[in-house]
Amino acid sequence: MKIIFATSNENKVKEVKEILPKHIAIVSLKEMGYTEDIEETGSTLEENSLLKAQTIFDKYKLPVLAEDTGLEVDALQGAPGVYSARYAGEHGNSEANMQLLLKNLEKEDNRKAQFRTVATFIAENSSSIYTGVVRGEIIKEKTGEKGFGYDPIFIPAGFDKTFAEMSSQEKSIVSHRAIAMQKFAQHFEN
Ligand code: ITT
Repeated sequence: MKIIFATSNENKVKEVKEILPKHIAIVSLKEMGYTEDIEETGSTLEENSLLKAQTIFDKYKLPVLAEDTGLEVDALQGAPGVYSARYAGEHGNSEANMQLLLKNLEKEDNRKAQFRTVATFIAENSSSIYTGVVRGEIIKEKTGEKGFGYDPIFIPAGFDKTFAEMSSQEKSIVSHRAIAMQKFAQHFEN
């Protein structure tokens, strides 16, 4: 069975293809030839995740998986959260987003934070939602070259390296995205 993964972020596509078992065939929006931007007008990760999945389901009437992810910092009352992609203004400018976050935490001792992924699956007769959370901390300087987004400044709890220092296989075992997608896969197999 073919499932469309409703994201325009190719890093997410790569990770999800690595996380899900091979027999769950994921097709990206790019592979579907879909190039429009889906405006994220929701005020929560749940709303945006549903919005992306519903938009693509309405268009293709095929099973769709979508996800919205946010970095939630304790000392900033959960910010940047749902605004993670455009924290510094321009959507998807990871460098500017990280610099602003580091600046806002400059004098902060409490560096605790979490990544949260909310995934939505919609098929003809069903709709379901899966959440994955990874706690950790924001370090003071970018470290590591791998991954994407805020990966160079986030160390997951129980590790001594950032997501950007992990191989894609390592990140795909412990990440927020992996937790949400494994829950989805389990539900899907049943
Ligand atoms: P889609 O909406 O098309 O799926 P997006 O990149 O806009 O792609 P989000 O709305 O979920 O994705 O935005 C979340 C932002 O948080 C994203 O721009 C990344 O910079 C960051 N992010 C998401 N997942 C991440 C991860 O695993 N590691 C580090 N940063 C991540």
